[in-house]
Amino acid sequence: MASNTDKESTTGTVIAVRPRRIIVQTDTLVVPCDMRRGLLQGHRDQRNLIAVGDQVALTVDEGNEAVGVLQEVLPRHSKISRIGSLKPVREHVIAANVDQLLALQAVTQPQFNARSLDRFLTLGEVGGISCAVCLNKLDLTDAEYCEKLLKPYRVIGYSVFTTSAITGDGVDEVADFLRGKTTILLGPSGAGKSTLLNGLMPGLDLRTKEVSTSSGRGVHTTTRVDYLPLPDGGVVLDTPGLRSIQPWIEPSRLATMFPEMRDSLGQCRFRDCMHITEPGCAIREKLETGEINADRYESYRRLFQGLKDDLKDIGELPETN
Ligand SMILES: Nc1nc2c(ncn2[C@@H]2O[C@H](COP(=O)(O)OP(=O)(O)OP(=O)(O)O)[C@@H](O)[C@H]2O)c(=O)[nH]1
Ligand SMILES: [Mg+2]
Ligand SMILES: [Zn+2]
Repeated sequence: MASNTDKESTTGTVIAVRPRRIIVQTDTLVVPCDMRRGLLQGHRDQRNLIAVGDQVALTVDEGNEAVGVLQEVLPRHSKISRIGSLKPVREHVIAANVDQLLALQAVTQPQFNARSLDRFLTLGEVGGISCAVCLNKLDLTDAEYCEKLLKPYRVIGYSVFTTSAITGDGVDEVADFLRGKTTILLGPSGAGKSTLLNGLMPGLDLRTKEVSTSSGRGVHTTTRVDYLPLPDGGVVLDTPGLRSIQPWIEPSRLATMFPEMRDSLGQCRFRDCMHITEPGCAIREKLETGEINADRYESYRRLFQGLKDDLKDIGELPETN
């Protein structure tokens, strides 16, 4: 029998975050939810307390149309965060409870950008999840050129995929990678994230749009994180091509997010070496010998400087959960 309030307590997964409502999938229902009063208190350092992928406790009122009240956000096993693009510096959790990250770049249209790829990879590294690289639009170039772009990533242990979302080349390998896991798909606007997912899921029909011919850039077709269950098990989160990608991490810890630098950490002359100008730096020695790729190091240097600039007024990142 229904309780005197006719409200059921249950748990579910956040599948969409709308301006006024959080959409939660329970075992049996998709429920638009309001937040319990006071839920957001004490979380001013976060731009958003709740992200797609969060597990939540809720109460559901099953009237004609079910509506819910979100009571609690359950502990996360992972999160993908960046520094929000607006001041003051606040954490923007892009997604929660993801198992792996696939960083997609087009080989051209828009032009492959190693800086951008490395930024996306650091988001996954900071989140403590495994990362892989996908180079798309293979049909617009030759395989040799793709391999040249991907080699530095292969060498440091990332899984790499090459695809054409248009011809379907390489898409089966990506499907194998995604099966049974929750994966966040990240990459610049126009790289082909939504097109690739449409190819993987017949009938999905995500909106996609041509890259602007004047700027050579994507036009920001996907505008929020889409939670997409895969036909053979697993979930993919399609994301908008984010412009500002600063990982939520102290600059002093950034080098630990570059797999090829980890072995050298602790071997520099100065214990607090940031690997920028210090003498006796083990990482810059490896850069000299070519053991560390110069392009990847350049990404490190720019990310480091960007984080320093972001934190110059506040010293360090506020603590979040
Ligand atoms: N030639 C070619 N074009 C592709 C390929 N994949 C995607 N495109 C085209 O690239 C354009 C952008 O694709 P989208 O899937 O909208 O890109 P997106 O990464 O989802 O972009 P946002 O949603 O803006 O972040 C579309 O016109 C696609 O048809 C590919 O493998 N080859
Ligand atoms: Mg898209
Ligand atoms: Zn150093």
